[in-house]
Amino acid sequence: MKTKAIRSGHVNGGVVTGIGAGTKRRHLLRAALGGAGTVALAGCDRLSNNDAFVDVLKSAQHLSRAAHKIVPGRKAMAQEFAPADVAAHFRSNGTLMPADADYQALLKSGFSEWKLQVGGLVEKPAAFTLAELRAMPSRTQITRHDCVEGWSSIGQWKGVQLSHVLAQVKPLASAKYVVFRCADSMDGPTLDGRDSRYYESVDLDDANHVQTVLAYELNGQALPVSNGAPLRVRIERQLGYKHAKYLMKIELVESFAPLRGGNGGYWEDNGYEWYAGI
Ligand SMILES: Nc1nc2c(c(=O)[nH]1)N[C@H]1C(S)=C(S)[C@@H](COP(=O)(O)O)O[C@H]1N2
Ligand SMILES: [Mo]
Repeated sequence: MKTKAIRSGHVNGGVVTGIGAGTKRRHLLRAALGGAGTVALAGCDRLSNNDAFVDVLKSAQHLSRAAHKIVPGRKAMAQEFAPADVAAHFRSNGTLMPADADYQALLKSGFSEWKLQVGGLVEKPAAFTLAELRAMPSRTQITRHDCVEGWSSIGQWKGVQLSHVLAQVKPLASAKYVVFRCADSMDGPTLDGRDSRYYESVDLDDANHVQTVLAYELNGQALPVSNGAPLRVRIERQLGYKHAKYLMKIELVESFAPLRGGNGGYWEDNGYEWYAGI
C-alpha cells in the first residue's frame, strides 16, 4: 500500500548542511538591509540592469557578501556550451519515477491526458496540452546543471520560454512570483493526507529570463521520466533544486508565504535557500 516515489539524492546529510547555510544567509541579508530589507531588495531588482547603479552597490562597503549575490544583472545569461560538451548520460536526481497514482495514469496514456494548468493571479487562466506547448516557438540551449550536492551535468534542453506562456495568460499587476506545482509526493502517501508534492517558486525576473524554458526535450529526445516527463522548468542561473520536474500547474502569486512551509519550495521548507544563484 505505502509506495514511495523512487528517488536518489538528498536522503542523508544534504538537508542538515542546508539548514545552517540557508538560515544564516537569510539572517545576514536581513542584518545587511535592516528594517527596510524588503523595500531595498525590490529596488535592487528593478535597478539591477542599470550598470552605474550596480557599480555603486558593488562598491558599497556596508552591504554584506550575501546581499551582493542578488545585485548582478538579473538578465545576465548562464553559460551555454557546444554539442561536444553534452554529457553522454545526463544524471537524474531527486524523484526518478513519481509513485503517485494520478501521475502513473498520465504516464500510461503517454501524457495525452496531461495538461499544464496556468492560473492564480492572471487575467486569462489556461491549460495547455503537450502538443500545444510543442507548437509554440521553441528555444534550444546547452547548459550545465549544478546540483547543490556537488555534481554537474551538461545537457541540451528544448522547450518553450516561460515568458511566452505567461504573456498568454496575462499576469495581473499584483503577481510577484511564479509557483511550480509538481506531480511527485516526496514523503509518500500519508494517513492525514498531507500534501508533500514537490514545489518551487521564482520571481518574475527569473520567470521571464530568456533561458527560463519549460523543457519537453533533453538531448533531442522526449524528456525521460527520470528527468521530469512530460515537462520540467529550467532556471539556468540557479541550482538544480529550483528546476522543478513533473510540472502539473503554474500559479502566479503575490507571496509564497501562505504556501506549505512558507519558504517557497520543498527543499526551501527543509532549510535550503530560496534564491539559489550560481
Ligand atoms: N518534481 C521534482 N523536481 C525536482 C526534484 C524532485 O525530486 N522532484 N529534484 C530537484 C533536484 S535536487 C535536482 S538536482 C534536479 C535533478 O534533475 P535531473 O533529475 O534532471 O538531473 O531536479 C530538481 N527538481
Ligand atoms: Mo539537486
